[in-house]
Amino acid sequence: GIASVAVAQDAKPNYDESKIPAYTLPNPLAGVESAVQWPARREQILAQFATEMFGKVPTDKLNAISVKDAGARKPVLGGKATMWQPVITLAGRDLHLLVLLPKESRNVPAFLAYNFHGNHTVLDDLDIPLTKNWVRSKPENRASDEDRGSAASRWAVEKIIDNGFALVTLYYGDVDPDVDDGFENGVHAAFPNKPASDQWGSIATWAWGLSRVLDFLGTTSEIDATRVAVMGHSRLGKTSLWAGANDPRFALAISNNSGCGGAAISRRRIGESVARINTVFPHWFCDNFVKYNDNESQLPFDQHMLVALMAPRPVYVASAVEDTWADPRGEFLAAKHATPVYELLGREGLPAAKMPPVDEPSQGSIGYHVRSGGHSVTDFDWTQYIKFAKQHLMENE
Ligand code: GTR
Repeated sequence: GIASVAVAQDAKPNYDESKIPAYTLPNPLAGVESAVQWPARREQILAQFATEMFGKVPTDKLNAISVKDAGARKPVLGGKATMWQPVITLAGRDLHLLVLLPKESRNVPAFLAYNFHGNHTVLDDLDIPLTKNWVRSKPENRASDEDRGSAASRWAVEKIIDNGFALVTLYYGDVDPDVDDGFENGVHAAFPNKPASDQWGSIATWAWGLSRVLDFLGTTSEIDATRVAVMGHSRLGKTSLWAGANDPRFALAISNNSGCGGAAISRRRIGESVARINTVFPHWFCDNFVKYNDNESQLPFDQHMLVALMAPRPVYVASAVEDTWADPRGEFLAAKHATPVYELLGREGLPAAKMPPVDEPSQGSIGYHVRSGGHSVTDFDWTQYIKFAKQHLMENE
């Protein structure tokens, strides 16, 4: 209720490991003795995350996508890549895709990731239109020309292309603006009722949008939709994990610094907490999630089970050592405690039993690293994701 929310806002976040309350993690393999029992247990866990945390998609009637603009193509990066900008329509919204393809691509694997401020921030190119949608931390919430290429350091475009992958990105605000607007804007406008307490918040909405983009990618000859790695940073890392959990067509999922509500164990209550995230971002999760404010022990799951929902598909969790708000150790523990599920299914899981040293990745079917520096996406991160994706999505080529 209101009172606990007020407390949460005032309370100072804990950053002290010694003050973490004693907790017991729910067992992802409860009642499971062999691999054949995992799919039923998985459905149960998935349903719990859907009803108690992210919220269910209210109907699949509005899943249909149509191609509004087939999109112009032109060579970029000195001719080694093709830039392609198709526009698809979903639930009355135009989704502007920015696709960067290795030259003469046929059935290439791809990274699919939302961007935070518009496609024009990923690559400095005047042919990329500015988004007309609500953009956060901008005057009047409008995109402007001065931001062209401003996020380029977070997108290792050239490295992705040189390694034979395509990059597909779109602005997350095309699907749903990241503002607590009572679910009136974005694709929500096409749905007659406000979400019920077990129905989607914005993260589930963004995740649903990624699946619809995957539908579209399946219609292209350039991209192999069976080899798409869904990637996201921070709130969009929470989104990529939920997208991968819900949609088994995603071949791989990557969570970059996703923190609370993503890969970090909620019961640790260190850095960002459930109460804090539900207070500051009331539109991200479904209303049922508020029940767990300062009450994490009652959660039927914890975030290691979100990671485990990817099994046996490869999943990567990455932290940054200075990003204590996202709880690097809690992110590592989620990867580690997802491992028994992978092992049951005959996969390696995470090789590292202990948190690996800074900048020393550990990669099995689960990958993990904690890199030096703070909350961001860097070339170091992309270098690991490309290596991991090559191993899992290209080794049999
Ligand atoms: C923070 C939020 C985090 C994370 C981050 C981001 O303000 O507390 O959960 O999502 O934003 O998305 O950059």
